Amino acid sequence: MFYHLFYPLSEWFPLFNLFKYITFRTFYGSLMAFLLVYFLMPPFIRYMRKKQFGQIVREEGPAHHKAKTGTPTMGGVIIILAVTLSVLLWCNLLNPLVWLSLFVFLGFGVIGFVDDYLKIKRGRNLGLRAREKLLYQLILSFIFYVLLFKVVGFTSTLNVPFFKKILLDLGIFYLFFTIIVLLGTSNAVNLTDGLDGLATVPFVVVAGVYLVFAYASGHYKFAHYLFIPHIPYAGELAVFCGILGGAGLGFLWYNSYPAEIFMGDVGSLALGGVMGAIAIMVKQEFMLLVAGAVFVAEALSVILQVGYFKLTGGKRIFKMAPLHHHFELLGWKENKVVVRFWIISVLCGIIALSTLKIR
Ligand code: 57M
Repeated sequence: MFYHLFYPLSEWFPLFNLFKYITFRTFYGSLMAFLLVYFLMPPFIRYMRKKQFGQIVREEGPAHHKAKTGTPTMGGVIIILAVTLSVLLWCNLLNPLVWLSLFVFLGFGVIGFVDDYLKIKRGRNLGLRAREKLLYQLILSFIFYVLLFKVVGFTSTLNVPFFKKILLDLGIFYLFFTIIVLLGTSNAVNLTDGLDGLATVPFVVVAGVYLVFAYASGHYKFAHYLFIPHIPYAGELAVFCGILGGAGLGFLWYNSYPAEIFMGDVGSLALGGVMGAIAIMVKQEFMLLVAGAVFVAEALSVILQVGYFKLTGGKRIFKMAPLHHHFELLGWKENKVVVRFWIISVLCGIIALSTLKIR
């Protein structure tokens, strides 16, 4: 909105020329998203406490998790509000990738909202059935694929990191690849969000990494210099990523240990889904495995644990999945697990960015 309102006036007010720059709008969009979450979260927490919309803690969990019963949840609603408003104000609204990102962000958020709402209304951990959630995520991923590849006209080539000359053309198989990326990222963030602040910082790290990837991909000279695919509209996704990161930091203010609020599935699915969509739109899907290594490890630990559990009739690889619970049962305090996972995610973010120079 601001871009369309103020930039045309730069002829009379030269200062408004700033609204042309992606960097300027990224900084201030991020700051606005942070401030919106910072100021809107306390009244939301009070409202959720008044309505007694608190978290129902699963039985299987480590004993000390029972103390978290009743912690307000669905903080993701405020994250979604803050991001959506900041995107509408600070992004170039003629950019199709911005609308596609918002579509995935809100679509996955609605699935999570319904799941959280049902759990609260039923007073037990009985939200949407797993296969229902997966079906709705599949439908959204298919629509995203059709819009991106058939409407916006994306190519089905896959960019392989480190090998600048290799571009795999997946053809129709890119549809399945898109579904795997979107379902994988949204559910990985969902599984990771199991300790205070645990999912928040790795998400902010990934948002920061993709801010750089989006900016570089959208800039012809940078893309050419770094041997990465030049994607004309991608630069605007840097603003979107900055806003996501700002909102994530605003949420961390209240979600850090001891958490005053959980993000809920409404937050984890929305954040994970949009992260996967942006990775596809800037053609840096594989980098998710590096920048989002914490999410990958958490999801893998569940897949291995459940698979081994079924194969061996009840044996476990980890003391408990996801991975963060395994370390808790090893005797690490919650905040120790969280901060160490944060450190690893920051290191993985640095490694992901370093690959821009290794080609
Ligand atoms: C998503 N949700 C948290 C909160 C958050 C197949 C199986 C691995 C699935 C998995 C599962 O159901 N995961 C659901 C994780 C839950 O957090 C809520 O959910 C939202 C995110 N989706 O926003 O609203 C609990 O996590 C804790 N929490 C915090 N601080 C936060 O900032 O402390 C969350 C956010 C909250 C709170 O206690 O209640 C969750 O963990 O359910 N199941 C599991 O993860 C369970 N693992 C398990 O069953 N392992 C078995 C299987 C794999 C064979 C095994 O290893 O033997 C664990 N779930 C819980 N505790 N609650 C067991 C330990």
